[in-house]
Amino acid sequence: KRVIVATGNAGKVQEIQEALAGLGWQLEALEGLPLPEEIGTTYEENAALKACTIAAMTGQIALADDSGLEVEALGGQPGVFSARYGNKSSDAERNLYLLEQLRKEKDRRAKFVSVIVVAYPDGELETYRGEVPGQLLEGPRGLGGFGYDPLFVPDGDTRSLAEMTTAEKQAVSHRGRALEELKKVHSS
Ligand code: ITT
Repeated sequence: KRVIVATGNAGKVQEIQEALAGLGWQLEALEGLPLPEEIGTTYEENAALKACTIAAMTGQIALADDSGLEVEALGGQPGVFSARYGNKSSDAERNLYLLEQLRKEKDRRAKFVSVIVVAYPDGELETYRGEVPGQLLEGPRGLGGFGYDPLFVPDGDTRSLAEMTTAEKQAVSHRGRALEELKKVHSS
């Protein structure tokens, strides 16, 4: 089936395409369609908002991801506001801003959360969630991935997510886990 990947984030597109390659879905790009403003207060609400808007606009199935980084020492922030954190315009500036907020902070625990919603033109929704716990570094490491990946070491590993290949990141990441759940449902 044809499915529009309703995200403007190239890193997400790559991970979603790689993870779902075996499903036989024809994944299509957004092609300039505008995503709605993310006015929800949860990942579930925002992912549904993005997927439903695109499904309604196009009459096609749409898949969206809403995700974020929850930092223990910041009471779970930036969470759903991760993309806009500190009003910074690039990943590198946002990472430096986060490090600044955590200067001298001993507790480096954080987790990534991803919620994937598949929306059908008739209004039906499927929701999948994945999480990965880890620790934040004192400085960025690695050139792969996107967003906060250079700062995040998943529990059980010594490398940051930016020091991994897409396949390695996928095997441990929040988005990889959510997409695994989706694959379980759709490959039978
Ligand atoms: P779309 O809404 O167009 O999908 P976005 O980047 O605005 O793209 P979100 O609103 O879901 O997406 O924001 C999530 C932010 O959380 C994202 O911009 C990153 O800063 C961060 N993030 C999410 N998943 C990540 C990952 O796998 N690695 C690093 N950072 C991630």
